[in-house]
Amino acid sequence: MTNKRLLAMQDLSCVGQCSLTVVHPILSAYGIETCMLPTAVLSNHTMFSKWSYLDLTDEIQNIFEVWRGEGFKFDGFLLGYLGKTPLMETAETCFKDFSSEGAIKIIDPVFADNGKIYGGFDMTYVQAMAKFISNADIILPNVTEACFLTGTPYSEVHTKEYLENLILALGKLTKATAVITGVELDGKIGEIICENGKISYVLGEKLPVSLHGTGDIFAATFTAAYLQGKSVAESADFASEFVRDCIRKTPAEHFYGACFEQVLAKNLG
Ligand code: PXL
Repeated sequence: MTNKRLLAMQDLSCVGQCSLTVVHPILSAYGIETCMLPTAVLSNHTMFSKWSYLDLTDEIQNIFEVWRGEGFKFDGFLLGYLGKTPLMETAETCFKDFSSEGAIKIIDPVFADNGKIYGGFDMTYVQAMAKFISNADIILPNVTEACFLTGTPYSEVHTKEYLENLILALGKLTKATAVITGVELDGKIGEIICENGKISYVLGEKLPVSLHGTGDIFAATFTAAYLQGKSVAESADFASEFVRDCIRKTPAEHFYGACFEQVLAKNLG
C-alpha cells in the first residue's frame, strides 16, 4: 500500500482496453490514489476502423483553474496518449502548478508501434514529443517511438549495439531514465534500461502474439511497482510479467486489447 496520489493524463477511450480504462483500475488496485485528467474522449481506440474524438484541451483550462483554487498537488504523473501537440504545453503547466515536492514524472510517448506512426499523428507531433520528454524523470517508449524520437532507422532485428546506440541517442534529448519496451534479443523479449548512464536489460519469454494496449498495461504496472518502492529494473520485470500473463489470458478472437482484468483480479486475490 502507498499513500501516493498520482495524476494519469491521457485519453478516455470508451471501448478498447487502453489508456485510462487500463491505467486507472490497475493503479487503484495497487493502492495508489489515481486521479484522472482525460485529454480527449473517444468512442473507442484508433485501431478500430472508425472513432469519434472530443478534444478536451479547452476544458482542461477550467479544470486547472478549479484545482489551483483547491490547492491540489500530485506526487506523481503518468502521461500516455496525448493526441494533440498543444497538450504537451498543457502538461508542462500541469507539472509546474500541481507537483508536490519531488513529484515523479513518467512519460510514455505513445504515438507509434511496429515501425509505424498511429493514425492521427505526424512528424510535428513527434518533434514536439522529442522536446517534451526533457520534462520526464522516466520515459517508456517502445522501439518504434525511440527510433522516431531520435531519427534512428527502425529495424525489426535488434542487436545490443543497435539498442544501446538507440538508448544513448535518447539520452541526448532527456536526462530521464529510459526504459525502451519491446526489445528482442536472443529469442527473448523485454526492455533495455539506461539509468544514470548505466545500461541494463530485463528479458523474458517471447509470446507469439502482440496485442494492442499492452504498452498502457506495462506503463500502469511499472508505475504501480515503482511508486511502491521497487527499482526501475524490478518494476520493468514486474510489468513485463504482468503483460505476459494478460496476453496468455486473452482469447484469440479478442482482437482489440489484452484481457488484463482477470490477471489483476488473480494477483490481488
Ligand atoms: O494504447 C495506446 C492508445 C491509446 N489511446 C488511443 C489509441 C492508442 C493506440 O492506438 O488509439 C486512443
